[in-house]
Amino acid sequence: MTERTFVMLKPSALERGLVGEILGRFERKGLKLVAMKTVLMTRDRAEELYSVHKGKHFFDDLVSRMTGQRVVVMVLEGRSAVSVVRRLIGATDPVSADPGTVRGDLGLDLTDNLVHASDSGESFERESSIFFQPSELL
Ligand code: FUP
Repeated sequence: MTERTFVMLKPSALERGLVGEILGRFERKGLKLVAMKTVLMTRDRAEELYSVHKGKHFFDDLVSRMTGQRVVVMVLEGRSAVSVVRRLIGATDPVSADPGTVRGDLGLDLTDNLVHASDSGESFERESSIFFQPSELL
């Protein structure tokens, strides 16, 4: 089923010049870019994006690491886009992420693990609305 997913390239992806490399993997897989922009992450947006983790031991560090940093946010579309992108990016911890995945090939840091991607259609709706107006996603 054709669906959409939300992806954020985290600060280290921009700092290390890996935006093209990561975006290229999504495009070569066949996913279509619906919208994309660079934004300065505010604390409010970071807290909202990671609200499901509020109260966990890593929440404050995670939010602080993203706040005030430039990130790339995008919406991708394609067949089973949510699960396809999750498989392309790999396991949360780059130490155990499989080779061939974004996190497995390109990173080591757990908190700034290069990329965030929605884990469900509901997450896509909530997360994309933090960064995009409905008119940007027509
Ligand atoms: P993922 O969906 O793969 O991005 O992973 P999670 O939703 O489980 O984690 C959200 C973010 O918290 C990830 F960016 C990594 C970070 N995190 C930590 O910093 N420490 C932890 O122990 C677990 C997750």
